[in-house]
Amino acid sequence: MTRLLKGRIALLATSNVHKFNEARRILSEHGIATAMLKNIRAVEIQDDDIENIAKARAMNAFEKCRLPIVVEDAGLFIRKLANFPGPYSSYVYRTIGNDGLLKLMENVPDRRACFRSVVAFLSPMIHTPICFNGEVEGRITEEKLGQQGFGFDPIFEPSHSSKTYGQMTVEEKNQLSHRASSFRGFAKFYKG
Ligand code: ITT
Repeated sequence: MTRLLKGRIALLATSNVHKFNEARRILSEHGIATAMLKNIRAVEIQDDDIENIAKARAMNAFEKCRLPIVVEDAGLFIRKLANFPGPYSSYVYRTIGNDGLLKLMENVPDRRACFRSVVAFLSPMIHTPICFNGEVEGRITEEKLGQQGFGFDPIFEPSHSSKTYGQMTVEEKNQLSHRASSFRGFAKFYKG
């Protein structure tokens, strides 16, 4: 089974359909089909480092299905807020959301932030997860802009862009995003 999948089909354990869609398009550029494993609820540990979270989730998901598995963990790190929400991005989005973050950033001139993504891959052939990182610098806008995408997309404007992620199509976001970069790293490895 592992050999059959290798380089052709990636099994992505996620509950986030937007994340799946972005990843699917990137991997398809490399001739890799992607399947969404929605029901493998990998336990999310608490850790300051999203790479540790991604690794733990990959091990947990692998234990459940015993198949080559891909997970991705991402977070928004705001410099002036001591890198908050970072590994707590999911909780913060669900609770205070974009409006809450904009409130915290009111009258803060230094709006630098970055998005980070870690893809972790584990299969029966390897013993510890292999990770691929992606990072994009940018800024938190003063207001929500755009209705595309998900999560913090409307308040994050990547450097060298005049649009927020929320104003970009998936294709545009995939040209430069943190996720595109980590999944492209994974794709090269998976094909190789
Ligand atoms: P999983 O099932 O794959 O864990 P998730 O939505 O919980 O899906 P993450 O833990 O990777 O995904 O991301 C945490 C949160 O960070 C997520 O719920 C979004 O609110 C936000 N986020 C992650 N990637 C993002 C992106 O590309 N654009 C905007 N917000 C993003």
